Amino acid sequence: MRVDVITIFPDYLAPLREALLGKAIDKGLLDLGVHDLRKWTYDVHKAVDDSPFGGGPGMVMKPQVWGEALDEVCAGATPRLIVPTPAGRPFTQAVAQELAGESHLVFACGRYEGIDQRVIDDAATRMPVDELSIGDYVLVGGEVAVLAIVEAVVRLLPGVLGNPASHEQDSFSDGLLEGPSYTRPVVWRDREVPEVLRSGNHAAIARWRRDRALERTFERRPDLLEALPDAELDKQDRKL
Ligand code: 6GU
Repeated sequence: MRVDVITIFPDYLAPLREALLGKAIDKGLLDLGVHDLRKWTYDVHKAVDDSPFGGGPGMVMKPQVWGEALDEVCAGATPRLIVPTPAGRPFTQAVAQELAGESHLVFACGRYEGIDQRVIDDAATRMPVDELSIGDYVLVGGEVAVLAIVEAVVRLLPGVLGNPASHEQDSFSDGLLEGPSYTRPVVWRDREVPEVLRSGNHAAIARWRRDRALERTFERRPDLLEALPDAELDKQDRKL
């Protein structure tokens, strides 16, 4: 997968070359380009923003600079353009799975009060565009959201995780939060690992894990249980 990120703070994206993502780059599974938006400025001050029409606080990122940047980064390709913004559609595991099926993603990081809307509307005539939010809180810019989105997407690419089964058991992939996990020692500070997990009874272990997942989801994210299709609940689940 090819990923391009356009930002006024390229150093902010340095973590994309660390750990799991760095390994994906080394293995040739991820081809990453980070671009400084100021490369496409045309005045001595390298201005990327201007005051908003209609007034109000903050600054808006200039369309000319973004237009040139996207023309160059997207030249000869039809990538999917992702614009991180608190005003976007929610980024979820389902969206991560969808993006993992793409061959080329371009991220446009806004700062200030965002990017002139015409940049997004113009790009949308040539390529698929998603404005995405990573949660109901406000960040200073899109860079941290890009770190989160790229990490969530790239770990789903075949060959990136050591054990391909590990994301099939993720929280959310069955619509529930994952329950607790334990390792040795069996007793630590007077706390014992649940006996069933040491029983070797795989059916009982699966049932116990399912019950803990349901319990935790009920406590912490009742909205996820409400959204779960009825077919996702088995006969045993319904008794809880
Ligand atoms: Cl994607 N960007 C910004 N600036 N703030 C956010 C966000 C994105 N998602 C939640 N808050």
